[in-house]
Amino acid sequence: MGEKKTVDDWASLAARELKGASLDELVWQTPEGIPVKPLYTEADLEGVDHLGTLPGFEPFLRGPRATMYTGRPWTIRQYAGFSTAEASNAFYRKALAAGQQGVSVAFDLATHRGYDSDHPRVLGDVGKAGVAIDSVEDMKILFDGIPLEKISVSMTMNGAVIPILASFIVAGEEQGVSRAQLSGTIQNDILKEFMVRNTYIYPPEPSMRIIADIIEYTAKEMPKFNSISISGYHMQEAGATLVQELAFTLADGREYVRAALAKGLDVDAFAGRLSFFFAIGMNFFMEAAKLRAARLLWARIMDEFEPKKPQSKMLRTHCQTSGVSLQEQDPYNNVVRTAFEAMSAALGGTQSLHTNSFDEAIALPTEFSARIARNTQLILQHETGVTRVVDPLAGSYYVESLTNELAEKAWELIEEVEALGGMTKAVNDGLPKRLIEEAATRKQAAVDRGDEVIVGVNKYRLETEDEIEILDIDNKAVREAQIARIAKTKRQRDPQRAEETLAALREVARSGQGNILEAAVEAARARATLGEISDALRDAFGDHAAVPKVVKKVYGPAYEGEPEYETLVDRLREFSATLGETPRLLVAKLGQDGHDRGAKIIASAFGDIGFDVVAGPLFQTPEEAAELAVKNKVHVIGMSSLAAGHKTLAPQLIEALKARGASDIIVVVGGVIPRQDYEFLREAGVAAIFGPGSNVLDAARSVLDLIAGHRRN
Ligand code: SCD
Repeated sequence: MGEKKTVDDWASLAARELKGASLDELVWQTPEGIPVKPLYTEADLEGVDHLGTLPGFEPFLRGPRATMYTGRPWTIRQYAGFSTAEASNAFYRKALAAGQQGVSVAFDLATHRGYDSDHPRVLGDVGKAGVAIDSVEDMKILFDGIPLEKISVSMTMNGAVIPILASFIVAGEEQGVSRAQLSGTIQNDILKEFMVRNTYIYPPEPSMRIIADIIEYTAKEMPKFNSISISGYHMQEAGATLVQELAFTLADGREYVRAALAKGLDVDAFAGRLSFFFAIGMNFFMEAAKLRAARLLWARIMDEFEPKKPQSKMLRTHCQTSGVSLQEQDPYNNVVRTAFEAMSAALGGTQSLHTNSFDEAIALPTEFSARIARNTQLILQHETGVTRVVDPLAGSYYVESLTNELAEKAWELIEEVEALGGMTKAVNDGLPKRLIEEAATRKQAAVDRGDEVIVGVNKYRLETEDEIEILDIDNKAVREAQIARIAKTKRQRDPQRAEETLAALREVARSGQGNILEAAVEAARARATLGEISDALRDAFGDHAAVPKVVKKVYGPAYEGEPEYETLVDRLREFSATLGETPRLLVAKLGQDGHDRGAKIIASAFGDIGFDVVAGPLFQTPEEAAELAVKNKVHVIGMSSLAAGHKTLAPQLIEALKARGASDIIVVVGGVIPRQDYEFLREAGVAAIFGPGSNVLDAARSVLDLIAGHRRN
């Protein structure tokens, strides 16, 4: 064995191996600002005071349960939903028979935003990115044959959380399962909607009341139900660093605890049923460390509320492998990415997990891709041995040190939010959103420049791509079926009872007296629809409209001095001189699709390059976008579509331009557009399509070419 070597011995050996290059060059500066060194040793654990704790005990860093997966593995809970309640129900039943252990419902965007399927604003959205639910009747079909006293159900719902939870309660009741027996989770996390996900309906203040009312109701009536899923997932999807994801999520959690306490609830009556949700991206060890740090920090935050029960300080979480890490190019690589991410979630100690299907960068999963995704978890649980030992990464110099650094950095940010007066205020001021958008734009520049390698996208790209089979939903048929069922439900109900219960709900909302969910359960039972219940609350609370803001000077500076970038900037400047004005681009978001990371990055980067950019508001109809384009005399509309509405909405936009005599405005479409749809869109008049993995500089060059070509014709 020889004499014991020191770190200095290692450094001189390393220097020799590096043949003169500096060891510092091996340090990886992560987007979190954490320098990851090539070697970690015992010395890195000096001063780390979380070491030596045990799972099942405070601060739960090593896991909320003493036995963790050795006693019970995490729940395989695949997030799914599409088309009608019938189609989704059939999908769930098959998945449960094939090894899935819990249900997780994805609703369509019309439902998210509180519109019935017959509403004119949701033409492109019904049944597309999730299942369409309009009333208890749909909810009953959704869970037909699924025993709700046994299977736990998670529902990703935030905006229209009241009618959805109310309908679920009534559907359970009518299946013979009392509300006290229902187990599951409702997402119910509105703060992150204002920050990144955008499926809000009402302004922040009444939205916070809704959350507090739900926590109150479930604490009293539904002891097995998790009242909220405080989510960082969507922050990472929107481009947040892991420190931002961690900090803002926990700060959100603290805000919800305060809102519930303000209702007069005892902390131990509800804290044990708060749950969390994180993304797991490709930074393998850091993601596992993030979950450990999250549990540590949550116990610290909860300490200040002085709970008596240990469960009240216990962070339990669901995780989902990263959607943005999936690529359209060479899509089977996504199976590999997802498997690593799933392993990292397991090593971090998640309670429940969704693994993405490899085709999710392009469309909804098919039965085939969903099977591979589910089997990824089954193989992890049954074949790899990861469930045999609790917190197997504990004691790793690197992971423990990372856990500590993430916790420290996140805590600083949490304190910054506190200094602003808490998360609701910080969200109102726009700090988290701005920081996340800056991080997203920085990341895009790193990918465009090739500093961050994505296999099959900016390196090792295939010459030709095979087409894969994808699932397409005929949303016209879904919409018609839904409209028929709404009509039938309304025909068969007692109209007076429906009216009365809606009026009572409106009054509870307006007066601030009583529990909103309790009143909504009565309305749902009387077969008031999701749209009607949402409208009753809209009457009392109004709608929230966000003002689009775009970050500046992040993309450009990341590129400054690069010939490729400078050439484009010069070309644009020269072209503007000939044109007599700066080329103007409207970035448009149509329908109920609130995924705006891509749109924001485009607006920001194009602005830095020198385009005159108009950032359109969310949720426009094609007519409204055409109107805005004409008013601003834009040359190009860049329509961003991530929720599969493009085949309905792009042709409507082009028609709306025509109707305004503005056919000379060029329409390009970007986002999640399957190649199978390119021809359809081109025939409809779309001039260019920028699918996932598009390089922003390339896109800017193409748009400039299009405008120049247009001028010549
Ligand atoms: C667990 N149990 C054990 C044990 N481990 N008992 C003995 N020994 C052990 N080792 C017990 C638990 O205490 C619990 O019982 C029961 O087993 C279930 O375990 P759990 O750990 O609570 O697991 P689960 O029921 O699955 O709940 C997990 C969460 C829950 C707490 C995290 O909130 C959840 O399921 N969340 C899922 C959220 C989700 O699906 N979100 C999708 C979001 P008791 O309950 O009796 O204690 C999708 C999304 O937003 C996508 C993006 C987008 O749309 O924009």
